[in-house]
Amino acid sequence: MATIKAEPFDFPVRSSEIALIVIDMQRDFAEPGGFGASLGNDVSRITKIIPDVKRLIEGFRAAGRPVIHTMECHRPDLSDLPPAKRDRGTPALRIGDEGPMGRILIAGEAGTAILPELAPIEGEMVIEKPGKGAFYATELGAILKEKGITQLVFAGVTTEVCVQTTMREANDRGYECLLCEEATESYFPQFKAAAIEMIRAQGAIVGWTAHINDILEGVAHA
Ligand code: TIU
Repeated sequence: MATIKAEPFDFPVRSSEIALIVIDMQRDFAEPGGFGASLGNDVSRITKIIPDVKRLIEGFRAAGRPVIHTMECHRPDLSDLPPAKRDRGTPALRIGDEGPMGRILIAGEAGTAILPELAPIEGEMVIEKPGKGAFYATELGAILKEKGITQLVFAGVTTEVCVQTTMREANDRGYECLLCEEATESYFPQFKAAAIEMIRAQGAIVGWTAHINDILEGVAHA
């Protein structure tokens, strides 16, 4: 069986059961005027990982393995937005408010779209999710089951919020999860580092972590 060099130990690849899931690489988290910026964050950290996320996506496409994209977003009528989420804190703009790229985190708005460099291609799944985790209130679990996917490689943002939440959801559902260190980012470098450490601690309690070149090599040769 092929393996990917990973921490805390090598990740065993089942070549017909592995997929890439790219979490929330949306303009709203990466560009000024979006949701991430409205929360007071420096969004320039996010754009730096675009080339590595792109390389990872292209590696999975070349290997003929599925690429799944997620988007954190809500319906225009806000019916899937709990008041507890909308009303939290004192952001410059709340979810649903009109911003420079359209309504913040609303499906179909320009700012909610996936970054153009990382846009899904024909046939790739896009999961619109109202929560931080991609399994909550979505078809993701059913789609993965139908496709026979049991192993998920994770990329995207932010490491300790939507990526980690989705990894934990997946881990509890029996998926083997591997996080690509170069293809994920946080607004807080210390949170990214801590999330990576806690995911792989205790014998991969949540999952594995690995470097991009090792993942690409493992997937290409699986
Ligand atoms: N704020 C923050 O770090 N993240 C989010 O709100 N959503 C995602 O991580 N996608």
